[in-house]
Amino acid sequence: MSNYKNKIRSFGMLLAGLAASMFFLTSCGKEEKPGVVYYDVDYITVGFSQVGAESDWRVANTEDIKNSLSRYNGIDLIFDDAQQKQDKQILAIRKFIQQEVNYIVLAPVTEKGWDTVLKEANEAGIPVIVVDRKVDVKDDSLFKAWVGSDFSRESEIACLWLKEYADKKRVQAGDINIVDIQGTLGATAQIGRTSGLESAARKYGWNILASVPADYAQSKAEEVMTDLLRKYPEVNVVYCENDNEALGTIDAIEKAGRKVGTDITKGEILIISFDATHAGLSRVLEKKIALDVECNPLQGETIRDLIKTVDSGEEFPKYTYVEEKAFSADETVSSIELSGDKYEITLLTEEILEERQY
Ligand code: GYE
Repeated sequence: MSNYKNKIRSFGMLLAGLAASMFFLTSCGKEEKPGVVYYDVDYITVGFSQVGAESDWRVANTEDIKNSLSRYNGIDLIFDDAQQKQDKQILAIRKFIQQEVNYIVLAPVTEKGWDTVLKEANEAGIPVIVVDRKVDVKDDSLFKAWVGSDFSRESEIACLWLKEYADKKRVQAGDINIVDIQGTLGATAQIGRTSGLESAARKYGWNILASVPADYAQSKAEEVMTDLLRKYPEVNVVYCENDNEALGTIDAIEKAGRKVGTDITKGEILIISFDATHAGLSRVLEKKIALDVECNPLQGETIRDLIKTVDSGEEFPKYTYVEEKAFSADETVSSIELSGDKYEITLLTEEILEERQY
């Protein structure tokens, strides 16, 4: 494939940073000025196929990856937004192959359907790094590495919290009536979060009244929840598979004249959510979301380090999981037991919210 293997790359922050910040890039085609020293910096070219811009989480993720995979860091990024469509992602990858990029970063919309195009990238000798959701391919060597969150663990945290919460409030398991507003069907985040809830409901005896997808989108979730409230007035817990869905759900509940809150014994509807974005956590402070389990979108630095490691031929992990917390609206549950260890639930304060990066 491309001649990049023969080139000597400068990954040094100093040279790349100096060159980028002082506009000395001959590769930019800028007019050369007399008396100025020009460096010909060889960037690593990365094609990034992003799912879309469906949620606050996604926007934060895009921004962080763009900041980390920058010219300042020796990387020339080609960004493509697939608007939640796998077809568009496949086209983008084929274009990256034609452009002879050095690396492909793929945030796949769903898990299935990647074998053919990843094989094409592989045959072209372009390493693929998968981020956020996973790919379900027959041959795992079709991608170099994956970086993202443990969605089943996130769900386990949420469900263990609900179990403790219900016990402390003396609510019987059989009186817990849940609706699940799911994410995009077939996405790893949806699979992990839905199946975690299903197994907890089986284990503890909760009722799941309905599970309906809303594509992680606020307006869709509002529509779905409006409908579900009519069908299932007995609902007292809504498990939203991301923050934007929680925002839409809150609107639907309030417009229907019902109350969101943490006390289901008084007829309030309790909301559990995932992501812990600024918008989501603001609702936790208002006690409109009872628990928000973090899903950390700040993956850019890890991806950049991974590219550097792969590039230098050193050993690298196949799977990297990012660190995550859980934030509650009140003090009822301060910790849970997760896989034999104590896991702290953080009581959200204004100070914590102010310090958050996204
Ligand atoms: O929770 C949601 C986004 O795949 C982790 O996708 C991601 C999910 C995230 O749209 O907000």
